[in-house]
Amino acid sequence: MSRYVVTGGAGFIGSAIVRALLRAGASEVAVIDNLLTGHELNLDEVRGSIEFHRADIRNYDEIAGILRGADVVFHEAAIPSVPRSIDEPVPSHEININGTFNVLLAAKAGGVGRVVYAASSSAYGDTEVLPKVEAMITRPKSPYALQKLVGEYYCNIFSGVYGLETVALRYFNVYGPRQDPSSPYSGVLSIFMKSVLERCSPTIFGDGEQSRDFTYVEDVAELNLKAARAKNVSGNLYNAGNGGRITLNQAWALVQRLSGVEIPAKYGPPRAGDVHDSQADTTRAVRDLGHAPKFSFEDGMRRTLEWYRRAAAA
Ligand code: UD2
Repeated sequence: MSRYVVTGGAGFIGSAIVRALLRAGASEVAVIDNLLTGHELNLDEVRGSIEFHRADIRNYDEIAGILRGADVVFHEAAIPSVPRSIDEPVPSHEININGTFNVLLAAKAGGVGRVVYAASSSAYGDTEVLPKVEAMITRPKSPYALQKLVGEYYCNIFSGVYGLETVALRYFNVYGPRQDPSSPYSGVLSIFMKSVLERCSPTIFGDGEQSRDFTYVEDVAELNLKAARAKNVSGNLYNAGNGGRITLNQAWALVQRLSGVEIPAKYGPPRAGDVHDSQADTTRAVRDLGHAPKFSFEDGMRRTLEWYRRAAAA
């Protein structure tokens, strides 16, 4: 019987991994979350099937015992957001770098089988060529991008130096049900969903021609499970994206079409630290991990909109 730990398991992506594990038959799933950006509500329907620990990855002693003996730790706990890391660099640094270091130390000390780490596509920065391939030189443009990149390097070092198995997945703009739209730092598609439900204009930073490889959360959760099982991948890094590229203007047009609500977006100045274009080359993840994203952007957005509508009506 395998024991799984999901740090940040009450978050949007972490809770999707928890549900995917349970669907795959896992019987022992523990969640670590300090509820800073996560919500217990995200675990409502699975609460009876998991262990929940309100604990903070900045505190080694709080988490070491929970990680001990786990077969796989999915490390999702983080303060996401490029602009938040610019406005509040200290907590973002402490959680994303020091917290990750603690998780790796505790995993090593506790004999954990493998750590699957939530890395970020922001590490690439602006590359001359698209799609972005893992072998490219990284050019982080924000504290957040650098912090997530440091975590990757630490995973690689713990694998090479201490023999702890690690796999890093560079997430490409994950979206879907349960993404919290309530903060100015929220993911843009969750903000678009909230805008149509409340019938108010979103603000697009820049001219809206920047593009992202938006990736549906269920596809990312499945890839995590595959990364947990794959053989001979320790120390490796993989793009976790779809391989497509959608501009913000296209995304806003789609949200309006799917919802039947027409509102012009407002436009504001471009955001500091913003990457202009992002698109994953998924060759390596497909080859080594069997990555097989199932959701087209339109399918994923349809499901996401349905979820936000139901949540608003509840
Ligand atoms: C970065 C990473 C992503 C993930 C995420 C976590 C890149 C390319 N992607 O996402 O993989 O790690 O950080 O937070 O670095 N925007 C608006 N209006 C809004 C909000 C955002 O126009 O109200 C724009 C924003 O300027 C950007 C795009 O939408 O051009 C996406 O922003 P985001 O905050 O959803 O995600 P991003 O790309 O910073």
